[in-house]
Amino acid sequence: MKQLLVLNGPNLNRLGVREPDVYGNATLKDLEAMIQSFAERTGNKIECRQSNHEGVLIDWIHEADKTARGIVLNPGAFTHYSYAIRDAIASVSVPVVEVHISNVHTREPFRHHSVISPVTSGQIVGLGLHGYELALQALLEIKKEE
Ligand code: CA2
Repeated sequence: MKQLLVLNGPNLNRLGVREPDVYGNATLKDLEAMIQSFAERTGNKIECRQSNHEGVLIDWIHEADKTARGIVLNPGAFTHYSYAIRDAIASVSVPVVEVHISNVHTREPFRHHSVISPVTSGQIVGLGLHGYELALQALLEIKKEE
């Protein structure tokens, strides 16, 4: 069975280091441990990766088309302007669920718009780290329905 992939974009390696009022106290390591615990509970193989580089994220999305059954993607600030990541998602058939830890709609106006969401299966916003589990669960359901 193909694995699920969790991709975190720029600055998400800073989780738990700064801005705990916005993103909470948990670190990226804590998030990845939570995801591995979900993987064990549900009997799935899940790989987590993080990059601060747009091209690296694009390469991983392309690669996942062959190797993954679904992607959970938090594109970080690329959400709001990266047509290149949007085009990469549009070029693959693997389903992608977009996640944002914070409620982007209650924050600065530039965070209200996602150029990514039109090419994703869905978007989860503002539910903290729990949003990643919800997105993984959704991907498992999408596959069941197909
Ligand atoms: O809410 C989210 O998950 C975001 O995708 C996080 C991005 C932000 O640019 C998006 O608008 C919403 C930022 C990544 C995390 O940045 C941090 C900065 C300082 C400390 C911790 C994280």
